[in-house]
Parts: sequence; structure tokens; C-alpha cells
Amino acid sequence: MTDGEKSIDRTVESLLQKAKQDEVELVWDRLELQLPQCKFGQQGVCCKICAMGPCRITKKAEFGVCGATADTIAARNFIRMVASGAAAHSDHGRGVALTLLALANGEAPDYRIKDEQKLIAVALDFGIEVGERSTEEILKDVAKAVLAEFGNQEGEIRYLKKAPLRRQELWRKQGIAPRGIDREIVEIMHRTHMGVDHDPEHLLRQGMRASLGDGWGGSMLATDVQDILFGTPEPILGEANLGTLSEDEVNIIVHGHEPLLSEMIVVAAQDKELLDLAKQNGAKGINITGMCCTGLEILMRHEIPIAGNFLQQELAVVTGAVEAVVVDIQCIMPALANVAQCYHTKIISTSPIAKFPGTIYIEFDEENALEMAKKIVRIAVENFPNRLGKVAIPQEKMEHISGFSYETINYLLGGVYRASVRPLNDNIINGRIRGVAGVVGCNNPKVRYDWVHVELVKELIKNDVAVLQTGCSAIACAKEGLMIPEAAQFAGAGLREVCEAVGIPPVLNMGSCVDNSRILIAASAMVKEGGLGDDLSDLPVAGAAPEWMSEKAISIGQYFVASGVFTVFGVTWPTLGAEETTRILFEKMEGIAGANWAFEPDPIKAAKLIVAHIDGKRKALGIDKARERVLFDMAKRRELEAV
Ligand code: SF4
Ligand code: MSK
Repeated sequence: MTDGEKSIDRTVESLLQKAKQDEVELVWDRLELQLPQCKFGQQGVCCKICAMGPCRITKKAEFGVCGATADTIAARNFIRMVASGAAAHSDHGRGVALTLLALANGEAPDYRIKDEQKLIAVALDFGIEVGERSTEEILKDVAKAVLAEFGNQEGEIRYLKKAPLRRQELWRKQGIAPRGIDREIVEIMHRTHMGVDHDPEHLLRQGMRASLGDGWGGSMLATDVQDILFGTPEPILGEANLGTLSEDEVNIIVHGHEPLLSEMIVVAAQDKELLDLAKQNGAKGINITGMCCTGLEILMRHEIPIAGNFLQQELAVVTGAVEAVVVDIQCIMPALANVAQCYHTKIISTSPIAKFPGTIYIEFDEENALEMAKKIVRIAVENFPNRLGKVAIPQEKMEHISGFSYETINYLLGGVYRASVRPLNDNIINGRIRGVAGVVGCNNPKVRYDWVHVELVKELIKNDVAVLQTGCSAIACAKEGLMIPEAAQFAGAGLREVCEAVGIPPVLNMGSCVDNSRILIAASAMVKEGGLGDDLSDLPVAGAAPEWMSEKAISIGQYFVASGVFTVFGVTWPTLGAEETTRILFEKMEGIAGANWAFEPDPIKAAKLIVAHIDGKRKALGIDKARERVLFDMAKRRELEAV
């Protein structure tokens, strides 16, 4: 791949050149040094879970030393990915829930309840008495109830009740309703220990159960608690890409996933003393930007610009204009510390569970959160005079509208007195909108950066499929101008008409990785509203992660599928060396959960799979004819215009 072929984002090519001049090694260079990558690992048929191995399944050696088959090994590896992804999302949820409890106990003095309505809604979901009780009393009960979900041992997690009734029944019938968030993850680790569970389908069912504990548990709780603490997002006008870095201000990038500290950094950056200090140091101000999901969290709630997505974390440092990158948890490359050595950038790690050699470590402490944030901002401000003569900030930045929480979509569609998804359902039924796709997930240097996301999303909206987004995929499309109302010009005639009438882009940014739970809630509301079947698997909807790389993406995809949503992944597929395990995932899951996985690296072909799936669901619902009529109307209209 030439530098130009590595990405569609123009910031990449220029910064790759600069990195070469500055003799900095980046993710693309390291990937090249890894090639060729191990095929056994890629295809999921390498096992190293005991010391008789590692074992690789080949034509010559069909079994591991213990007798495990390729299917057992691949299924075990696959659900271990689910376990890790579910653990990451859920531990994030636990982290914010602990802060909620600390707030209730008066031990987190810098935090407030920003969305009291959400607090009451969560209290009601948990059956907590509201009545005349004080907010403090309710808060304490909510925090304890949320935390109890993680260690729940029996019954099922509370939020499953947010799903349509038919779906809840199916989960119970299939034995995949999660009992407790932690329990299902631990059970995966137990079942995949040497010599325990060897039946591929039995293993994969446990993967489904743990992933549901993520989507309808850990992630959903993380989203709700963050909304309580920091506010439920509403539409904002933001900017995205490295052009949001400032030439003459102190640049601080917050990166990772958990917004507890970054919220405080936003406050600290407005502190007069620190602003004065920035001026004394020759800067005009303090510019906070975000990266990955921490970036999305503060973008959605404070209009903080987003500097980039996963593959831009090193490039941001290469600009030479970043005084500090403040990292919390997940998707932070350890290489950042090495890259930063060539510039003046300080990498500041903050999570008690995530230390990075070669970085400054300031442990996050919710009791002194604002003080800590000020300390960090001060380090960045004092670093401004150390900028070397190597500054090159790309010009590229793009406006976008973000902040489409489920509540906002409801309000925008139905109005303040009649907030509902009825207009969405009606427009799906009448065929203007063909269906809805959730396109989410990471970047991966193995494919042309951002290209797969953008091509897939463009092809979907061209076919009248409305797109909901989160994570790095959302950032990719924001950078490409797909999240402004004008992007409706790329949509098919039906979707365009709806977008123009409501005043929304055809591609909606719903937030960070844990906010995929907002997509589940929106889909459940579509079922409950009526007219589109009784279950999530009846809806003309689909999911995709076309440039995925993380285990969290696998957990997300698995809970989409286990919730009845057909899901297509790109790049690579981790069980291809095991025929039966792959068949269960791609064909048999439909019989268990009402949906399958699919693998298709080509974005246009992936879009075709999604459109065909949506059309199949429309036909089953008996609404395919409506769409044909709409298309006929459009053709007629064009004919008329031509005359
Ligand atoms: Fe090999 Fe079996 Fe041990 Fe895996 S569990 S490393 S297949 S002997
Ligand atoms: S940050 S999980 S690279 S989307 Fe949530 Fe992006 Fe994937 Fe991390």
C-alpha cells in the first residue's frame, strides 16, 4: 500500500510523510513488520490455553494434544473474545456506577446529577420508590441497584425487561438470558479452561448470554449512569478531524472511553488561573479535543471538537502540536509513549487499571477529580513552551451534527408532546425509509482507513437505509461530511425526503461504544410502537462493524445477533478455520436467536447483504409492496419532470 492508499482521510498522507522525516514508527509500519501474520491465529485454530500446547490444527494434525477439534478451539477462542469485550464495557459501567455511589455518599464532591429525569426513569426501571423521597435518597438506591446487577447470581438482569416481550421469552426459552453481568463472563473463562466445555454450539450459546449481559447490562447501565451524571446528549454542532488542533493554544487530547476525568478536564480548562498561565507561557488559550470514545462522550455533551478516531492517535502526536494526551481505558496504543518521545508531548495515564510504561501516571481519584484535572491541565500548559520546531497541523476539519440519544430521536420525530418513533415506523411501512442499519466499530490498519466505513454507509443511505452510528465509525463519517443535513443529497429519494422534512442528516451519531445500547433501545421502541412485527428479529434492521479490530466489537456484534439483528463484519473473521463453528455463527444462530452473523470485507457487497436482508424482512412483514409503489411514484415523478 502506498501512503495515499492507506486512507481516504487526507490528514493521514501528509502526517505519514512527516513521521518518516521525523523517523517515527507508526501502526502501519509495525503491521508491515508483522507480515505474514499467523494463519492459524487468524482463522481461530490455534490454542494455547494449556501447557501441552500451543496446538495448531492442520490437515496432518486434526486434534490438539488433548483431542480438541478445530471447532472446539475456534468456539472457545471466539467466546473468550466476547468475554473480554463484555468485561471491558461492563467494567466501564461499574466504574461510573461506583462514582454514582460515591456521589450519593458525599465522596465525589465535584460531580452533580445533570439529568434528574433520567435518574427517576432508572429508579422506576429498578422498581425503586420515588414518591416524595429526596433526590439523594433515590440516588443512593439507584447506585446500589445498578452495582448489584454486576454480581447478580440468579434470575436475570433487570434491563432485559426493556426488550420486546417476545424477545424476552425467546431468551428464556433458549437459556441465554444473562443472570448477572460478571457471572456470565466468569462462566466463559471457566468453560473455556482446559478440559471443560467442548461442544461448539454449547460454547457459543454462553457467548450469546455473556454478550447480552454486556449490551442489555454493562453497556446500557454505563450509558444511563453517564446520562445521569453528565446529561443526556442533545443535538450539537461539532467539528471533527485533526484540523481542530490549534496552532497557538495549548492542545490537550482526551482519549479512551470513560468520561469521568475528561468531564473534569473540560471544567479545568476554563479555570482563570490556568488560562492566565497559558497566556504567560505564550499560548492564546487551552484547546481541549477528544479522541475515540472519550472524545465522543464530551463531544456529545459539551461540543468539544473530536480530533480523530482510533488510527489517528499516533498521528495527532506527529503534528508536534499536542502538549498532552490524557488517556483513561481501552483502545490506547502503548506505542503512544514511543511516538511521544520524538516530540514534546506528555502522555498522561490515569486509570488505576491501565498503566503504560514511559508515561506520566496520575491516578484518577473521584474524591479529588477537579483538583487532579487541574494538575493535568497545568502539566500541559507548562509544556507549551517546549514545542519543538516540528509543528504541522493539517487543515482538514468537518462540521457535523451529533448527539442523537434515543430520547432526542424520539423528540425530533414526534415533537415535545407526542415524542415517539411513530413517524419512523410509518416511513418504514410506507417505504420511504427501507430500513435502519447500525454501523459501528473500530479502524484497522489492514484495510484502507475509514474507506470501508464511508463506502458502506454511503451505499446504505443511497438505498434508503437510515444509518445509526457509534464509536470510530461515527467519527469516520463525521469527518467525511455525512452527518450534516446536506448529506441527504447522497441518500435515496425516500430517505432524503424524510431527512429534509425532519431536518436531520441521514446518518445519526448516537455516541460511544457503550452507547450501542441506545441503538437497542431505539429498535425496541420501534417494535413496541407497532406495525413492524413483535420482535427485534422482525424489524428491517441490521448491524455492521466494517473495520473492526477490538474484542469489544465482537461482543457488540454478538449481542446484536443475540438480540435478533443480522450483523456483518469486515476485515477478517476469527473462526474461518473451523467449519462447524463458522456454520453455527453464520447459519444456525438464526434458529436460536433469529439472526446470523455474516462476514464480508467488501463494503458494497456488505451493503448488498444488508439491503437484501432488510428487503427480506419487509417482505415477511408484508410491507414490500408499499416500497415498490413509492419507487414507482418516484419514477413517475422523474418522468413528469423530464417532460
Ligand atoms: Fe492443545 Fe488442548 Fe491444551 Fe489447547 S487445551 S493447548 S488444544 S492440549
Ligand atoms: S474506540 S472499540 S477503536 S470503535 Fe470505542 Fe473505536 Fe473500536 Fe475502540
